[in-house]
Parts: sequence; structure tokens; C-alpha cells
Amino acid sequence: MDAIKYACLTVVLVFTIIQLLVVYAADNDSDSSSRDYTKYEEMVDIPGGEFTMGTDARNAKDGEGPTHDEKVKPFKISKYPVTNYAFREFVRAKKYKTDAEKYEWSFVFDDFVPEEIKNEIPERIQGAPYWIPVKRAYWRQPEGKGSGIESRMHYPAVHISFQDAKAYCQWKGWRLPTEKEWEFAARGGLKGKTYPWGDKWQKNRLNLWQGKFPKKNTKHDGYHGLAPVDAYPPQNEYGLHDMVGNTWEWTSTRFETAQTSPADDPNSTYVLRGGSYIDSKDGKFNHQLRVSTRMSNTADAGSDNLGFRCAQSVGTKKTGKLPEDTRSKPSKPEVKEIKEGETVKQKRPNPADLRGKKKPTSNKKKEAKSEL
Ligand SMILES: [Ca+2]
Repeated sequence: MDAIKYACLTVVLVFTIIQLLVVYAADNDSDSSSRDYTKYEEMVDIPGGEFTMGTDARNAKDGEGPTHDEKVKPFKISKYPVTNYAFREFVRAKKYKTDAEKYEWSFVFDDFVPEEIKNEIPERIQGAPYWIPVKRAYWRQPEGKGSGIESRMHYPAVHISFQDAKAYCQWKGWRLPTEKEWEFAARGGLKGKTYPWGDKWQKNRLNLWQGKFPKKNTKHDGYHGLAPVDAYPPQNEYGLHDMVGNTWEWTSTRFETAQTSPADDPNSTYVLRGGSYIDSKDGKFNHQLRVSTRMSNTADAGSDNLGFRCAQSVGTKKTGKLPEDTRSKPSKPEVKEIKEGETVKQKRPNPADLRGKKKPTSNKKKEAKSEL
């Protein structure tokens, strides 16, 4: 009898331990590896100086050209984009809720949205049906309910709005880089070059879209969607990773200098830099990836190719203080009963690449235009 008792007790104990482990894993998005993710929070010293910003290329767009002379003071900038691991530390410490959580949805690229979710979402964006507005998609569940970051701690945090990015950097005692600083850093000390490493295109230095967008991605660079922040070697002599490709990154620079809206207004527009995994080598679709690539978006924008990195003025100290949340509260999506034949327009931000193109249309099987 004793043997049976011991056997039962052992089974119960083992079962309890397994349950505890499962609960712990679910609560902590734990990664089984003992990897040191804090190394991705390193800042790099950038010397500052004068430089020629922008490009005179004929296909310059979104104010990328003409070139002009600029000057920046010495500063520091993150070696990598801010990772899921680092962003999670911030969220845990400050119980921070991102704009995507407040809106209760964000944009996910079509290829990563399960069919059953697509079928539930009849709306698409005119000219860009490959951006799907997915409910409850945010940094911790980048493809919506059921997705997670357990194995993606060293991936860039995405679905991050301007205000989210700014709040994270301020909590670290840092700030967002200005656009000038971002480009100075990306150029890595080189003058007038197309890429952070020089003028010659080099494979496997960045994560982009290879193949015919949006139907085919050959993934020669190893990644269909996002890549880990250290998937490729540093892109320049400053040792910076992922400046070009993978995710767009917020800067603190207003896109339209004449904007009079408050800085925290969801409709204020800011410059994004770096391009993302849906951009291209030659600009035949989406943006051409180079050191001067830029565009803008509203402060509340969110999608699975939109992240950030931080900067720091030389001589400042860490405060660890979160700035007062002065954001204009994004109104919650209106929840209305939908009568037959009625359409309901919900308030929602833009995906990274489509400022001002968020007018929804019905989900017809249309070919996406190759140019945004
Ligand atoms: Ca790729």
C-alpha cells in the first residue's frame, strides 16, 4: 500500500511542479535560454560634428532631398533598436499601457495574420490591403491574440507609438534622437555615402523585402518579417545595428515644421527613419533603403514594423523617472451594435508606412499597388 501511496504522491508532486512552471512561463514570457538580453541596451558614443544630410538622388521622396549641411553636438545612441526584453522591463516597472493597448488594436502585415482572424476583419486600407487591423495586437502579442514574444526577446519591440517610445526613453533617463542625430549616427563617419557601410550594396547587412512585393518574399536575408536586432553584423564603424531595414524608428523631429498642434497630440506628425522589412533595395516598391530614407507618421501610429531606439545628450544623468502622462487620451474604439447593411468607422492609428491612407475599404481580392 505504501508503494502505491508514494507513487500517487510523486505523480501529484510532479504534476504540481509542471503546473507551476507553466504558470511562471506564461507570466514571464520566459525564454528558456540564459542569454543576457541587457547587452542590447548599450549606448554608443557619437562624436558629433558637421555633415551633409539627405540625398540628391532623383528618386528622393518625403523630403529626403536636396542635401544640406547640418551640425550635431556629441551624443550617445542605442547600439540596437529597443528590444522586447528591454521594453518589458519598462512596462513591468511602470505598469505602462501602450497606445496600441488603449486603442485595443494595431496593424499587422497580412502574411502574419491567421486566416481565421483575417476573415473576421472585413476592412482593408485602400491601396494597401496587406495591412490588417488586428484586435489586441500590441508589443507583447505582435500578431494579436494567441501570439507572443517568448522566443523574441531580442527582437525589436514593435507596435510602439511616438508617445510610447518617448516615455520609454525618458524612463531610462534618455530621449529620442533628433532626425539629424539619427542620420549622423547612421552614416558612421562616412561622407556622402548611400548606405551606413559605404556605396556598394552588401547582402546580409540588413533585413528587407526580397522578391515581388507583397506576394513573394525569397527571404535570402533569412527573414520574412522582423529579424532579431543582432541578426546581422554592425552596419557601420560606430558599431550600430539595424539602422537601415528591419523596423522604422521614431525620431523627436516634427515632420512638418509649421505644425502648431501640441507635441502630444495624436495627430502631430514625426519623422521616421531607417525603413523596415517591407522596404526594398531599389525602391521599386515601398521605400528604397538607404541612409537618408525617411517618412513621417502621426504620433499614435502603430504597426508590426514600427519601433525605436534612444539617444542621450552627453553629460546627462539617468533619472529613471517616467514623465507625467500628458497624452491626449485616445478615444476608445466605439463599440456599437452593427445593424445589417450598416458600416461602423472606428478610430484607429496608421500603420507605419501609410500616413493619411487609412481610409478603409471593403475586403475585395484586389492586387496591392506596388508603390505606396
Ligand atoms: Ca527579409
